[in-house]
Amino acid sequence: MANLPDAATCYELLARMALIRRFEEEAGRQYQRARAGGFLHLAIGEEATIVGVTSVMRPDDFLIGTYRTHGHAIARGTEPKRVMAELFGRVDGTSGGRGGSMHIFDAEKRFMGGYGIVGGNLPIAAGISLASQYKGEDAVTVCMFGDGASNTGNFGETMNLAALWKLPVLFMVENNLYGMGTSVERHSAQTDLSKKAEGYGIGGERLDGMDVVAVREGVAEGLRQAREEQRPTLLEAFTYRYKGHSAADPEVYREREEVEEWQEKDPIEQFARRCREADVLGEREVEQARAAAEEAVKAAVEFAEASPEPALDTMYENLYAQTEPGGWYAVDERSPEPHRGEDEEHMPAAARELAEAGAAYAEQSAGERHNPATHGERPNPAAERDVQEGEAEGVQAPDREVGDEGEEVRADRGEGEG
Ligand SMILES: Cc1ncc(C[n+]2csc(CCOP(=O)(O)OP(=O)(O)O)c2C)c(N)n1
Ligand SMILES: [Mg+2]
Repeated sequence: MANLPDAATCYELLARMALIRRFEEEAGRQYQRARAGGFLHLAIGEEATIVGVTSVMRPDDFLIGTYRTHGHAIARGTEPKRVMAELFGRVDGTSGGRGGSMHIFDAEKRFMGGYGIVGGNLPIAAGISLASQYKGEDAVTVCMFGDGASNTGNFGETMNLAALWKLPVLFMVENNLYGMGTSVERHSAQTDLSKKAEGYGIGGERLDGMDVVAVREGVAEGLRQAREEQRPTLLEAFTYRYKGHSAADPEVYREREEVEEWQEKDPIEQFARRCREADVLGEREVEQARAAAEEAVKAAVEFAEASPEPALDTMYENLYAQTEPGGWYAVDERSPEPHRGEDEEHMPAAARELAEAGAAYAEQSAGERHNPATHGERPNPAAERDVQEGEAEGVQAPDREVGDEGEEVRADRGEGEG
């Protein structure tokens, strides 16, 4: 077993994991209460993998992830309140409220997203690391993705170029044993995912993704190889998501006992126990880490609630790259004429009316949200839709539960995908 780092580092690792856990629990709760919209994918249980990776990265290294990356951004140093505001669709969110849960992005912290397309972040990681190499910088790009993503065409294409061009990149498979409801054995012929890039000339290693220290050690070496020897690596961290694939998942593909078995190896509990037993941290410090997480998440919710929704007339901002002053142009310039959505000034009346009707609806529902009589009781329309789709496929309807403020909330079961 890898040695524990010094006390200050142990405290930081514990506090970061506790913060992410608490943030994710609260994000789930706010989603049930319809404060956060769209889809929501939680990484509860995967904190040691996330923090193990980021804790050995340099500030100038790049990180790119998937749609399950609230924790990744927080681990890189993005303020939790800005991540929460993004979930709430508010202007102070990391993407001005336009990205939502799946598209957290913070260029300043070199956290490059947040991608909804499975495997779509791999070639982008190759591009980012190619840019570093081209500019003669020694930053490494870390690309994190799921076991399911290792089956995409993007995986093979990216591994080939990364090896061929000796890119300063580190690939990390967060193997949580499932791609949605499909287990690794059912979706990948090669189940040792660390070997999956060998044919392209990229070696790998398997790590215990529930042990933050083991992840740190493996990643530190992978970063060194990428930085000093221009040698990409493929690491596989075994981890587990305690919650469903997204906030609406009936979890018919796994047994409750399996979840409980993994919960016994909880990365935060396990690490706190180890630090206490080794006398590196005391009970007081462990408690302090938990209290600090609680405080930060409470402040994040307050901040997100107070942040305004984006104004209607900013709807088309930040959608296209502005290549010349005075006009908007798509990045795809197939012809000099503006493409759909680019000339919003001259948008047909019908589209404008539609947008205004949408805004009126949003205002009305915001009014309902702020009405104490209905406060907290409105089900999340996205979750509602998922459940209906699930029911249509013969999936069991979600349970109802009573929230801690007495309101009826949606239980974390249903069907749907983001
Ligand atoms: C190209 C593509 N195909 C399918 C989907 C639908 N989809 C979303 S998440 C997911 C499962 C991916 O599993 P994995 O890569 O293991 O990541 P995890 O969700 O376990 O973190 C699928 C199939 C998608 N978003 N993109
Ligand atoms: Mg997976």
